[in-house]
Amino acid sequence: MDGRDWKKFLFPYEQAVEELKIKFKTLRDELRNREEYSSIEFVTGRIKKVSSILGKAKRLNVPMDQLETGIEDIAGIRIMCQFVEDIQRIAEIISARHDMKVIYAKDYITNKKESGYRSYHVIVEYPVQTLLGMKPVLAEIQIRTLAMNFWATIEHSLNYKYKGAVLPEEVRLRLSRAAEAAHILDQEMSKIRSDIVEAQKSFEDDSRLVRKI
Ligand code: 0O2
Repeated sequence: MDGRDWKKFLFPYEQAVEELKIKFKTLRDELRNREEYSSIEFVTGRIKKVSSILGKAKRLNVPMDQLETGIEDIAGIRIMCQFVEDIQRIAEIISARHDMKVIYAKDYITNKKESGYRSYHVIVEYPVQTLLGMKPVLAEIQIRTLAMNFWATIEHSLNYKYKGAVLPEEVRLRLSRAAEAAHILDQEMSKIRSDIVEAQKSFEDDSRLVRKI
């Protein structure tokens, strides 16, 4: 490992993750209070491991003095939603906020990754207040459904267990099929929800009609 003081380097990222976790958990509660349903199911956050930062810097050819701009997911937030439609809503809420600035988004839902991975990533610049003044840091916010998260969590841990080696083709194919099964599950859940909403609407219309008569 190089002579960098990693603790000092990572401190503003840790601060950003802690603050962003609180902000999105507060947003979840606010949505629950105001709308009785929250598009956010739960929120997690993590700091990228030093070994992963170094591995990614090497893979992307990022010089060691440009890690702050070259690696965008040192601070990572994950927002889990029940339905695919909730993801766009949360992305719009993030865009409208004044405490973070959206740099760009990666839509791995419309364009799934080769592995089968689906998720919506928003790269934001978030200002942390430090003793030395304001420091803007980049953070990656991953927005996904529970089904997408289920698949990604297990796939990540299987890859990790394989110690970075490429998984055999047959296993990758089965994982990709499992990702499609998760996608079909998401579509069916959305359909069930919209059918229920429709049924409720027509029930309300009918009872209004009965009251009028
Ligand atoms: P960790 O442990 O969270 O640090 P590239 O990989 O070159 O396409 P890039 O920029 O690395 O591009 O990808 P991006 O969009 O920033 O996504 C990085 C993160 O997204 C990953 O972090 C994962 O959290 C998630 N991710 C992306 N692809 C996959 C995938 O195929 N499977 C799973 N399970 N997660 C994925 P790290 O660095 O992997 O991990």
